Amino acid sequence: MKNLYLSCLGLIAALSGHYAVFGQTITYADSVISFSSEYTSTNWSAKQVLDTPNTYPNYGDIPTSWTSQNMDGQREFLELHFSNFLPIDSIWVYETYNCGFTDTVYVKNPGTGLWEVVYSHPVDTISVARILRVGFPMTSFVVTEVRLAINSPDRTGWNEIDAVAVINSVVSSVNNNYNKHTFNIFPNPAGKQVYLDAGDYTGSGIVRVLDLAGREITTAAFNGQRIFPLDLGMLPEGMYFIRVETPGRKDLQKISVQ
Ligand SMILES: [Ca+2]
Repeated sequence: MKNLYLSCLGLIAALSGHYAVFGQTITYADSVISFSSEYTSTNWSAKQVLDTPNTYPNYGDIPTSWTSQNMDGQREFLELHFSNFLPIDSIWVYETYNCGFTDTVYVKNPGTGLWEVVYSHPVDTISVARILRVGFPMTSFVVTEVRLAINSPDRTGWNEIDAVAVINSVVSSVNNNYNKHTFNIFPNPAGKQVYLDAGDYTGSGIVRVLDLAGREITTAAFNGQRIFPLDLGMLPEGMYFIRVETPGRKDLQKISVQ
């Protein structure tokens, strides 16, 4: 009966399109895994795509962006790492010179180890700096690796990239550091019954159980108890977020229900 109840809830959520919207999390690339070529190891190097944009919205042949060793000599690629803890539904590519060259975007599925295509598009000729915003259904896994395939031969001239970001447009990054919780859930991995230790949360508040796409599945209220039970018997196995909110304070952590 509990499973049926959950199925109905999920169906209602899907039909109504109602999502628990908390904002978005934007994570810029923090290291280069691999690349086809770079102009030098400093100016226009692959490392120039890391961190927040520092060329965009400027357009031109600017050394704080990546470009390839040869102008139009071969197809190029960049593989980038993100310290990201969420599934994603968007990738932003900041193109800053002779734009429109990113023709395929992949995410690494950590379960299979394979690159999965999330965007494929013929070359465009765009002569202003642009953010290529690639949107797709929320991944079923956390994305930490992205591959950009660049059609340099078909987009004449130096093709330059300033920055790349992965985005979860549903869950806000109140606390992306899962080692520093101010509340605790045990056991984790969780069975059907878990306990929430409210830690240094005081007073009354609400606990929200969300799926990885940020959809609210159930809520529970608490009133100052330090430790209280949370019934997860209705949840299929998988990863979930537990969010604790009191006036002026909120925190998120991930649990595995088995
Ligand atoms: Ca080119």
